[in-house]
Formats: sequence, structure tokens, C-alpha cells
Amino acid sequence: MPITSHAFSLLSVPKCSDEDKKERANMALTFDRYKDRLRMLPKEKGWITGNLYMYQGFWHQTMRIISVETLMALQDTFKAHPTDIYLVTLPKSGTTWLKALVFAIVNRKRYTNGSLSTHPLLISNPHNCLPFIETEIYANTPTYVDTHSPRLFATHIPYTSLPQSIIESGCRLIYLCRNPKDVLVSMFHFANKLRDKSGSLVTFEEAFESFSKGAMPVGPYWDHVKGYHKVSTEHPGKVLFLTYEGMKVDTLNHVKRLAKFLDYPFTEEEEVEGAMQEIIRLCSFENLSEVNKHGNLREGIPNAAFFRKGEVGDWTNHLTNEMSQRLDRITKEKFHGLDISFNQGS
Ligand code: PAP
Repeated sequence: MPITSHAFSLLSVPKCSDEDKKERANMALTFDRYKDRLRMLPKEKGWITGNLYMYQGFWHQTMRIISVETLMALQDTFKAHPTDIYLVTLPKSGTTWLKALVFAIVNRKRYTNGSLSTHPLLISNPHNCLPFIETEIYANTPTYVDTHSPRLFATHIPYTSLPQSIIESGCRLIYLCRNPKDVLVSMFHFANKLRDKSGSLVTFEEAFESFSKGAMPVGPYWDHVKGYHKVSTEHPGKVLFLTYEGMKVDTLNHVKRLAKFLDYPFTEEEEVEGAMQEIIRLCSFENLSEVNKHGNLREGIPNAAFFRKGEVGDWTNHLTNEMSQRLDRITKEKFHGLDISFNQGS
């Protein structure tokens, strides 16, 4: 079975600081290359960084790996392969969980029957196992020069801003979305942990106001979801559209669907042996949050920041009735006529 990401090189050969320095230099060059274009863009107050910039209808951070400069660089240079598979999410919609599940499904034969004693997901963050194209672009030896098939990548980029080669090459995409209220709450807590000195958003009320008018990193939330929902209805064989809530309530069926979509279906024998249940356990919030209690990603984000509660409906502990109703109204209006539901079991 092919190795489908550069996870193994990352895990087995820790990057030396010289390489880290080179990557940081690549980023600095990119930020510099696009700084003039940034000046022309509308700005809003940021959640983590000082400002968000409006580019092609969506709000983006700046001077970060997930940023407007990175997006521009990807649009200019990224080359997709027709066999690539992209996991697409808005931040805080279940990216880490989806990465773990897909990585575990595709690589399951490598780690069974004692073929390798330690599964990467038992020692490393799923973000190290399946990279964002947003991080790949700065790598000195990016995965996208490899010839593995399928190459697995994640991205937060809105559909209409995807690098043209992803759309033209006919790659398959898996889109995972989550109830907007839980995304807001999760993003608020994440931003609180990561906020830099220029990011001044503090209260939940402020976060709520920004979210409601669409100003969150890679938002507006509703436009992001609608973009992928539209292509999933037009090309269901190319875009698999899932919800976090649905995955929570029926993880087994979702793992089965994911495996089929990825062209790594479970055999009858595997089903009998409980291979799917094993993957679900491996990728469970309980397991991954334990593995990732300590340490940081290479870009400095604490591993633990990606694991908070992992529940559906924590918004009830944060939103007032009035806030909840306001978001319901916006969601109803924006998703009018669309078959998008976050009821558990959908
Ligand atoms: P990212 O886009 O920055 O990578 P992402 O993984 O999408 O973040 O979102 C993190 C959320 O997924 C957290 O939700 P919470 O704040 O409401 O708790 C996190 O707890 C949750 N999460 C992480 N891993 C899992 C998992 N294995 N199962 C279920 N939820 C998870």
C-alpha cells in the first residue's frame, strides 16, 4: 500500500532547526511578495491576529500559515493531481478528527498484525499525519512533489478560491461542516488560547457579533458551507458532504462511507474482525486528546488546543436565547431551500 502523505518522513526524521529556519524564510518571502496586494483589501478586526482581510468574498488572517498570503501563493503555484483527495473544513468543524479517521482508514494495513508497533496517531497530532496545503507550500520538500497516489491533503480554502488546478483536475473532496453555534464557541476558545498581541477580541459577545456578520477566519461561515454544498449536489461522486453531528451519532456508518469514497473499502473479513471499531477507538476524542496532552505543532500551536470538549451542543452553555435565535434566523435565511441540517443523525 502506498504511503499517502509525508507523515512518515515527518515522524521518523524530525526536522532540524535549519530546515525550520528555511521554512520560516519561505514564509517571510511570501508575506513580503503579497504585502502590496493586502493594502488594497477591506479589513475587519481579527480573532487571533490584529486584522482579517476580505479576499474573494471571504475573511482571512494575515502573516500566518492559514492566511491570505498563503492562499494567494497557493493560487499562483499549487499543482493538484487528479488522484488527490482534499479534506475541506471551516476551522473548528472537526478537521482534526476527520484527518485522523482518513489517515487511519487509508493506512490501516501498515499498522495491523504487528507490522509496525506504533501507530503515528498514538504518538503524533493528526495535523502532522495529514498536512494542510497551506503548510505544504512552505515545506522545503513538499509532499506535492511526490508521486504517491492518492495524495491526501486538508485545506480551509473556500470553494471559489481553491487553486484552479484542484478544480480542473477533478480531484475528490470531502467536506465536513458543523453547527454554526458550536463552530463559534469552539473558535472563540481556540482564539483565546492563541491570540497574539495584536489580536484584541476578548469577550464572547464580540466574537458573536463578528461571527454573525461573517467576520471569522475563512468566513462567512454560511458562504463557505454553501459553496461546497452546491458542488456536492452537482457532483456527488466528487464531493462527499458530511456533518460533525452526523459523524458523532453514527460514526460507524460514516467510517464505512469514508472508506468507500476513498477507494479503501472494508472487506467483509475486516468488518467481522472489527477493523472499523478499532479505527473509531483510535481516532476517538478520548484517545487523541490523551496522546496530544503535551507538545506543540511545528508552527508553535499547542497540540492540546485542538482538543477541548469534542461534543455536540456546547453552545447551550455560551449563547443566550436571543443570540441563539439570531443565529438560527441567519442560518435559516442563508440555507433556505438547501438540504443542510445539523440534527444529530442527519
Ligand atoms: P482546526 O480546524 O483548527 O484543525 P478542528 O479540529 O476543526 O480545528 O476543531 C476542533 C474541534 O474538534 C474541537 O471542538 P470543541 O472546541 O467544541 O471541543 C475539538 O474538541 C473537536 N475534536 C477534536 N478531536 C476530536 C475527535 N477525535 N472527535 C470529536 N471531536 C474532536
